[in-house]
Amino acid sequence: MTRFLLLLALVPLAWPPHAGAQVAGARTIEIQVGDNMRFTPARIDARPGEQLHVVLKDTGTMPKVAMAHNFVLLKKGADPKAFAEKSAAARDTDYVAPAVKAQVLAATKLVGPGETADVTFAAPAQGGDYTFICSFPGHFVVGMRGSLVVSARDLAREP
Ligand SMILES: [Cu+2]
Repeated sequence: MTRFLLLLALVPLAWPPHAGAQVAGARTIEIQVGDNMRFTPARIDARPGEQLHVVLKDTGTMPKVAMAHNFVLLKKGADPKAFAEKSAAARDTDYVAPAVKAQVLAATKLVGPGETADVTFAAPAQGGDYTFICSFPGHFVVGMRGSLVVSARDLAREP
């Protein structure tokens, strides 16, 4: 009986899983961002429909108000430059403008130095290159972007 009560007491500690924890069934990809305004790595390879858990980790030191980052994955056909331009003024909605929000496949919240944010999503079913950007003002323009490369050909490499 004592052992049973002890188990019950431990359950709330383990559930729910905290943010940033491994999400069941999803592959975790950690992307570092920082004062250099780059995604490291800037390329993610995935299979169509694969569950991905992107963890964005800010290793920078500049104040968040001047240097914050997010991960915004766009639909195929979306214009990343136009998206970034329209979102640059959307401070109240974490620099994702409501007018272009429909172009987003997945996005994290903004991170500042030492912070981590994550998002879990399914890779698109259609193969191809999907652009992800940081929509904090000025970052896309200086090259803060990357690609999610979706290809079924990766299956051939699996045992
Ligand atoms: Cu950024």
